[in-house]
Amino acid sequence: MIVKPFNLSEVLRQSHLDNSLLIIADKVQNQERLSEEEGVLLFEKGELGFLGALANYVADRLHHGKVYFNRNFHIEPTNVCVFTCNFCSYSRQYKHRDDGWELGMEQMLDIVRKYDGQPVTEVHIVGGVHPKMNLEFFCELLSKIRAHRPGLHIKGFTAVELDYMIRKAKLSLEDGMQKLKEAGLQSLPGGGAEIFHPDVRNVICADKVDGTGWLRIHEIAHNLGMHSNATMLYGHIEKYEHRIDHMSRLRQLQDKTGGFNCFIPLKFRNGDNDMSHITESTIVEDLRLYAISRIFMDNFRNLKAYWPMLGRQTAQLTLAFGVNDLDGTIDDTTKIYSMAGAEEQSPSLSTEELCDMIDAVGRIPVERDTLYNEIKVYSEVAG
Ligand code: V47
Ligand code: SF4
Repeated sequence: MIVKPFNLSEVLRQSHLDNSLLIIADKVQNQERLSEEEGVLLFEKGELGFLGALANYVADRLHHGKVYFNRNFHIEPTNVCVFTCNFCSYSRQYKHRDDGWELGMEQMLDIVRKYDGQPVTEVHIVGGVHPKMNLEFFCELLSKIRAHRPGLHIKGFTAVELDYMIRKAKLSLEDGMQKLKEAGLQSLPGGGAEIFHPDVRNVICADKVDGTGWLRIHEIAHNLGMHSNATMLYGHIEKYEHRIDHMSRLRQLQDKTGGFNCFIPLKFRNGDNDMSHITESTIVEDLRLYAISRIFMDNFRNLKAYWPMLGRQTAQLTLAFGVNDLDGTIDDTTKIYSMAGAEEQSPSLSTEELCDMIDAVGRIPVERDTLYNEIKVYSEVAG
């Protein structure tokens, strides 16, 4: 069954909506861009059903009921980190490195070899910022992975890791990124973005690259022909205005380069970190945020719910709030969320389970590669 966009005007005529929301709904239907003020207004006044209807409308217009996943695995080189983000449950300072892990070259290549003969299409490499793992080391890792398995797409290193390793190598960001690209780096994950606005960033992660620096690294990557993802860490001390400011800056860069593949809201988890006193956002607030992201970020085709962090049930629910991608890690290869208290302590989903999750909400599961080329469309759901 193909999910058809419903007649939005008809539904809205029957509702008793605030006039400002009706104006926004009209703009969405006419594919007009929302202002930042209208974005904030959606957070302030948009109730769940209204936002879901609008977000679904946009997602169906773009994807006609298709929901994507990919087959990837993660390498987390280390959790030793020079930075001290207050929300991080995962990192260990260098002086306490004995409590953490530091993988050597061969250990990381062994992880790659473990997937020999398996139909994975992507390796995702993200970790802490280790003072001794430098640009040369990671270029060697990239070229060895590429030599071993040339068809595997290498998505690696947040802008935070890149900023540190390139500065330490005393190269310009352009030259450093070029070097990594030549070694085999093909795209960038979206981590490290957190909240760009300095009023929040200076409280939650003051010592790493700032918002402008994060955006600059992604712009350089896009100019070199690489694609990247963008995240936003939400549900802590930020206000609605900070969320919209963050999304707006991403929207502007996307207008300029078109290089972002997807937007991934990351829900703050409060387990065992310096912000544990903050209550986590409710599921309703999570769903509202996904829906508003879909409505506001009109030049991002893909909105991803990262199920290892959200839990598979909430991730499934997001499919009715504008989400069209469930990532799809198929093995227990990431620790970043389990250490922060996420439901999925040992994240693992088979392709069949992932397809069932998508199928159960009347959507069409589609396996994709990193750049959202379709690899396999699974049969349409019954009824
Ligand atoms: O930047 C850290 C987040 C990010 C917590 O591009 C936390 O496909 C919630 O980059 N609660 C790194 N979030 C992860 C990342 C990523 C993840 C999934 C998909 C992709 C992609 C990229 O993890 C960090 C930070 O925002 N994070 N601690 C926490 N307590
Ligand atoms: Fe380090 Fe990343 Fe954790 Fe910040 S979020 S402390 S940069 S591992």
